[in-house]
Amino acid sequence: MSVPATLPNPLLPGFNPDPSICRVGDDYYLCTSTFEYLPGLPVYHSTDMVTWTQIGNVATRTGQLDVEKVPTLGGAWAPTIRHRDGVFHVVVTDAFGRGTLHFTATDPAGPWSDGVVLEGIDGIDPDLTWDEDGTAFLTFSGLGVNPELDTFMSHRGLLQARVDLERGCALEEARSIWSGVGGQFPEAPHLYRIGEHWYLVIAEGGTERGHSVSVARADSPEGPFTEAPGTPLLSARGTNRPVQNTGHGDLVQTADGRWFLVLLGVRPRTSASGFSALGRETWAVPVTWGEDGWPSFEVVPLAPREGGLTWREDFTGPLGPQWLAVRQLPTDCTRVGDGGLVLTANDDDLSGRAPAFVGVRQTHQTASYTAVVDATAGSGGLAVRYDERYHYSLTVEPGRVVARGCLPSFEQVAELTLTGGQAAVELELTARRPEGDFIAQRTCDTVDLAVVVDGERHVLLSLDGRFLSSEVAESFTGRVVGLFATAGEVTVRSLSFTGSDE
Ligand code: 6LW
Repeated sequence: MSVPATLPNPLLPGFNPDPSICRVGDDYYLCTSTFEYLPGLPVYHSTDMVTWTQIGNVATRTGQLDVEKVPTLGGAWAPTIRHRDGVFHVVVTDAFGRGTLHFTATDPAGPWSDGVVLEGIDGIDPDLTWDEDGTAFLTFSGLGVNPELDTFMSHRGLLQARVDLERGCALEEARSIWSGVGGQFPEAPHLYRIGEHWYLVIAEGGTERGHSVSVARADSPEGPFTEAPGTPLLSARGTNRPVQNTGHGDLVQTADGRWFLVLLGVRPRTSASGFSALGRETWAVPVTWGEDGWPSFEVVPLAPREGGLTWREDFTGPLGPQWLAVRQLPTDCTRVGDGGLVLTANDDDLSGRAPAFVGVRQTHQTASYTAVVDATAGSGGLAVRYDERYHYSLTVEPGRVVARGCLPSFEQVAELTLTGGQAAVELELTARRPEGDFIAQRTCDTVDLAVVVDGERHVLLSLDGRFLSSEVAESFTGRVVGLFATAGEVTVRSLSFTGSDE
């Protein structure tokens, strides 16, 4: 199928930051960051770059990533996915965990290898490419994220080393290469042989409002690189565009020879200085190559797929690849049976490091989730989390439902007594456009926590959504909405979703 001239944007809604893309024939594969969540590193597939299906995850087994111990913000940072001679490769940083890892697979849906640590590579955002002789180059950002090294949290600019992928090691001391035009945090390097040049595409300015894409080129993969006139060539900084923080780009050539750049961005709902509930998502723009051999990128448009989305999960079989758990696999705290999804509580609640929680990325700004929860054998319910510090939840406990808005050093609680002795309780979590005067509307959304009893909807709390946003939580991920248990076992009979970008 052919790729249209313009694509829906966001391309992958919901928290899908640091996208990397490759093409094999008429098939496109995309991989994004997942930090402390498992399974890690989703692999999406498309044949037209419009419709994407998650076909699996790179990290589906304990040990591939060492996320059990990583702090929030750590874990799977910034993969690069490439294909060569029938083998798919993903290089990625397990930040504060195993370090720089190299995974391989012959089937991108998996299984993927256990992941080999690339010794001698100390940094983030690894990119993998090969020269004409088959020599593998790893180009990366020299931000130290290994707490055991003296480079920890120092930044040495962009670095590069030849690597032996079979032995899992650098073949030389990493050398400095072009690191942009002065923006902070030069990172996300991707190196390509295009025509007679080696092009280096990087991010600089930081992943917030100053983010940008810069380009340079050289006659050799090692440089010296000459930057494009006018670089950075893409940024939303200083503008009131609806898509902000644009940067961290990866180029792909379509089967018919055209070029696109996939990249990350956020969509603050009210203004460029607003709050982005969904975190950093994946976007895509067409690329035009000038007579001078330099690329130019179109402005990233906000053009969500029309019609919204509705789905219902009745938990009659294994959870799909889109389901996430925190520092553990979904199967470590859930099983399917007894008429639904059974969650078994552990010692953590939602403020803990590894709660008995499984969820999916919030993909739409206006969204409603309805869960039917049987908590006769425990306590638990429905929640939206950004991380263990920022989460809103509805918990069914014996004889009552408790709504909680949890922030660092603040908590708001409301409850509803259940008198009907019903086994299953209908919980509803809704993110909607904020109401009220001008200042009241200067947030991303209002989150209603409600219970439906005998068909009557009781809203227990209506909370400002700005605290569960990229700009406030600053924990690199995005909202994940899901189910949890805090005592005993909880059976969720169904979870329904309706979303739109109205
Ligand atoms: C990613 C890097 C970044 O490795 O944040 O701020 C890291 N920019 O490119 C995680 O997304």
